[in-house]
Formats: sequence, C-alpha cells, structure tokens
Amino acid sequence: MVLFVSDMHFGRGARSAERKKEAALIECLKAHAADIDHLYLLGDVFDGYIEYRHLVPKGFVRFQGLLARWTDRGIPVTYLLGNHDPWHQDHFSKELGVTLIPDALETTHLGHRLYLAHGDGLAADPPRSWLRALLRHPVPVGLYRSLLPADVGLGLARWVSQRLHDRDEEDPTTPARLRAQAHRLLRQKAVDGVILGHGHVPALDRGPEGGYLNTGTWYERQTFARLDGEGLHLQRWNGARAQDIESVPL
Ligand SMILES: [Mn+2]
Repeated sequence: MVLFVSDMHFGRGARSAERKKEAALIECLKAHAADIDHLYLLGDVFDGYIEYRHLVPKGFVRFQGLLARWTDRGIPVTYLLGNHDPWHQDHFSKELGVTLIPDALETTHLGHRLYLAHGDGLAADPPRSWLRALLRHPVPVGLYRSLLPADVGLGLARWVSQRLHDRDEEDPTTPARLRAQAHRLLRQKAVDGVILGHGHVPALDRGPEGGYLNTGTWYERQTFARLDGEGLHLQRWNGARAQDIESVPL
C-alpha cells in the first residue's frame, strides 16, 4: 500500500494549531505503519523553507523523526518539492533518508504506472512561469542564501510565502486547470494514474485513459491518497481513523 499526502503548509498558522496538524499527521501515518510500502510527500510540506549549508529551519521535528524512523526501517519516503518549499539542500536526504525530487516523477507501484508532481509547474500560466524558474534557479537562490543573514532570508521568504505567493491557491480556476493537465498527461504518456497536490481541492476521477487524483490539503481538510490492490482511494483522516471519500479502480 502506498500513501500520498501534500500541502501541510507547516508553519503557516499559529504554533499551537500547527502542532495539532503535525500530531494528526503523525497519528494518521502511524495508523498505516503496519502495511505501508512507500510514502510520498507531494510538496508544500512547509509553508516557507530555506535550508542553508549549516542551518535548517526550526520546527516539526516529531514529523521529521517519524520519517527518519521509517526510512531506518526500510520504508522508502519520497518528497517532491512544491512551490512553497523548493529550497531544500541535503538535510532530508542525508539526515532523514528521504529521497528529494525537484520536479515530477514517473514510477510504478502495484503494476500501475504513475505520474506524480506537486502540480505548480502544470498550473502556472506562461506569464508566471518565469517566477517559478527564477525561484528554482541555482544562481538567484544561491545569491539569496549568501547575501542575506539566515534569519532575515527565511523571515522574508515566509512573509512572501504567506502574502504574495498564494495566487494559485486563491485562483478558483486552478483545480480545473490541474485536472485538464492531468488528463492531457494520461493521454500523452504511458501512465495509468496522475497524482498531484497544489490545487488545495481534493479530487478523484477516472476517464478511459486513467485516473486523476488530487490529494487536497492536509492543513485544511486532512485529506490524502492511498493506492492499494483495489485501486486509488481519496481518504480523510477524521482524528481517529482514515475514511474513504471516493475510490476508483486503476
Ligand atoms: Mn499548497
């Protein structure tokens, strides 16, 4: 069984609220620990995250500890970076054993070919794709890291993240654009399923060419996805257990 979760946006709200969201995610993951084969984090795990050569942002160490325990036990964890957390270096890979993927990933689980991504690269209009390229280019990112003191750089990135960087999330056309792009990928690529985050609206549908699932958000609705022998499930953690919202065979 494979789990997919995205858009925790850890650090967005007040500390006590964030601690509750982290605790709920840990409970949900622990409830699946006995039969999980692979965990995917589909981006925007953190609301603003800049890692420096010798420093990582504070917080959410319980969640990170769970990831380390799981990878130590041989459960693979793969983290596809989102538009709010593209600035990782090697802390997650070297310290926590997590595989970091900067963009999209095609992989196979349970005999199904899957296309996985956060989704910001698919949703972006051409006028805004320059911003995505700039924020992920090593030269401006390197300059940002080296020119600003870390407290100032991370603080500024979080301020921007909260105030200016949420247009896709506020744009009511984003979920439909993600769905259209997912079905284009299902037609063009030899994949059976496309799983994205970013749109903040959970979705699951199946056309003749395959299934599309959007994980929604952990931080608002505690929705996530599960792939098992029966197919693809959109689920919600209700605080005590995972409930099926919708399922499709793949
Ligand atoms: Mn997001």
